[in-house]
Parts: sequence; structure tokens; C-alpha cells
Amino acid sequence: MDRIHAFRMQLKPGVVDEYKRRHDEIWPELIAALRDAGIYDYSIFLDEASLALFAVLKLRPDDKRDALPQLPVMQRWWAAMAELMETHPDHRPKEWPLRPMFHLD
Ligand code: RM4
Repeated sequence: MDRIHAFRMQLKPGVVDEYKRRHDEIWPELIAALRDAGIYDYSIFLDEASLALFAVLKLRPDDKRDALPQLPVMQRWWAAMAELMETHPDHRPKEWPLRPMFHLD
């Protein structure tokens, strides 16, 4: 059974266009790493009022999501994105879990 995972992140003020541009030009090697980790059907939505980012993704049964933070490409991406997002000191974006409330298949 594939799983849906959803979480919130937080954009800094004044960087919406830059955040969108960087994802429009996302690094192919990062896409490959995300797919290799078992992630697919991954979307991020912005709430313009609060600058909250809502991420929703699906995970394959054998996902290796826990290994992503150790990958050099993930660390480079997070370091590059840190100026745009609220992050921990090691540049990982802060993530707040979202609780499932409804699903229509
Ligand atoms: C986001 C953030 C997430 C990453 C996506 C692709 O802005 O860095 O951690 O999964 O980009």
C-alpha cells in the first residue's frame, strides 16, 4: 500500500517568485534522488496569506526517505534554499506534520 505524506513548511517574506523559479528549474539530480527514495506525485502549494507551504507526496512501500538528509545533493539543495525558507541550523527546512482529515480515492 502506497502512503500519502503531507507536511507544512514556511517561506520567508518576499521570496515567492524566487521559490517558484527554483522549483521550475529543479536540479535533475535532485529529482532522481527523490524518485530513488521512493517519492512520487509530490506537490507543494503556497498559502499566499501566511506564506505556508503545504507539501503532499506519495511514498512507495519500500521508501528510503530517511536516507535523504545524508545525500550530498539533498544537503546542497537545502543549503541553497535556506535563504528562502525557515530552516534548522543545519539547513533542513522546518517541517510541521499535517494530520489526514479526508481522502477521496
Ligand atoms: C523544497 C524543500 C523540500 C524539497 C523540495 C523539492 O523547497 O527543500 O525539502 O523536498 O524543495
